[in-house]
Amino acid sequence: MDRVTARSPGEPEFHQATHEVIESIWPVMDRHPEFRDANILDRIVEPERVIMFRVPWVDDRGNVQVNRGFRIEMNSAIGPYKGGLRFHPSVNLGVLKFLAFEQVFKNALTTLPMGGAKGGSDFDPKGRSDGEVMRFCQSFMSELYRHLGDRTDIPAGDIGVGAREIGFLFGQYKKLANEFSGILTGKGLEWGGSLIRPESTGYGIIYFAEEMLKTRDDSILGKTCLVSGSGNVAQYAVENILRLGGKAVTLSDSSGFIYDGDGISHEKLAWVKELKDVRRGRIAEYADQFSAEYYPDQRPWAVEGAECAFPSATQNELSGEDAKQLLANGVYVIAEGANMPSDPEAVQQFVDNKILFGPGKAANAGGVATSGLEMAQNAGFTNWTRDEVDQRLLMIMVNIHRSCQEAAEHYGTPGNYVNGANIAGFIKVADAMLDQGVV
Ligand code: NDP
Ligand code: 2IT
Repeated sequence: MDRVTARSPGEPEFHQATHEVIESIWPVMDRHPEFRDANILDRIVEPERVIMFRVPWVDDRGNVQVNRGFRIEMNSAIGPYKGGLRFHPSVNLGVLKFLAFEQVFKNALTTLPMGGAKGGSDFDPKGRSDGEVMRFCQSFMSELYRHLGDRTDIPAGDIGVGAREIGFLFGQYKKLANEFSGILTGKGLEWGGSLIRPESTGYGIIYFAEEMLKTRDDSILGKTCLVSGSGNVAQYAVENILRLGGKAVTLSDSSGFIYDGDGISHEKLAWVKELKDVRRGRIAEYADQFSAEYYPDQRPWAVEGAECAFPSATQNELSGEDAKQLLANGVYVIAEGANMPSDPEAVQQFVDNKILFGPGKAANAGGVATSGLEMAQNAGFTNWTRDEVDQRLLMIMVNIHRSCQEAAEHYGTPGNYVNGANIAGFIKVADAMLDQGVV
């Protein structure tokens, strides 16, 4: 850790993510001297390649704007670089390195052949017209395209990058490369996308929670759930909670959260999708529309009467204090939809209290797994049905749950999904790196 912090100063999120993994895998290093001999640890925390570039574009008033673009190609030991793009003003090198690092282990857990990467920009799409977003995406891709390829690096969406942005990015790639190939996932259904990819991350975290509950002969049926965020992941988490007979009572955005004691129904959820994906409004409007409660500048973790929580907005949105509150209120199932939403103190409390805690790199892996299924369909020039993709997603989540469980047990911490996910992901990548020599 000293070497990581000295070599990458000022990247707190990256230090946080690496620290957690290094702690979990220490017993693995003790049992595998060959990993030490090959210095796998120092190699795995160093990105294989970092691309940083200027993204100039012209706004609607004719002013020239400049943003910064990034792609972190972290590790390609088990497959081509794979991971999303994030457009948000908080994006910087350290944030994307943490996300790329997590992605390496997450992708390994899916069992599909995908290495780890992440990219994005400090561009803020909020308040920007479709034309501005298009021009920004075109400028971003004008540099990124030379680094992509369906066997090289395949980005997808993340915060601020959804169907609209993927469309603009794909169009520009196709124009520059003069080639129609699957260099992005999350594509539109008419041009190479997969059914269920939009739903997959949200659906997957609820499937993962259901697997954790099964270990205690329990299920989501009849449970009350707190969900944060109101974007792609949160929306489809709510949809799957409904499908499995649970009740979601909260949603949030960066301005505050809503509480709906009657539960968020399919009809209300359809309204939220329109609000967020089409009108791009604030979640506060939900409270007016459906006579629900709105709490500005707060997160939903103090709400009473719930058994489950699904943080699905952003990193470090759930603190040690929030964790105390959740535990005191009787929440005993948590699956992370976002990447690293619980801070280290919160994670520690969940683990110490032996609740069912599914860390992001396991619980939210359904999104990238279904990206892998989209790549498989593209490679085979075929399309699978909705049910077929959903069934495969379910099986992948069941398998991820099982490998986390087995790794945690094998290394003496049964029920600890944090250790399980880190260890199972790490061993697969470390073995591949060992086989391939010092490259
Ligand atoms: P979206 O852009 O669709 O939605 C993001 C949501 O989180 C919005 O409600 C947004 O509110 C809120 N949010 C974003 N940043 C902040 C912040 N700094 N503080 C408070 N709220 C914030 O993104 P996704 O739903 O795709 O992503 C959500 C999380 O899930 C991220 O951590 C992402 O990395 C993770 N994830 C996404 C996957 C995917 O396939 N999309 C796969 C696996 C993980 P507002 O509108 O106000 O900004
Ligand atoms: O964090 C993630 O796993 C994603 N944003 C999805 C990545 C992908 O390539 O589908």
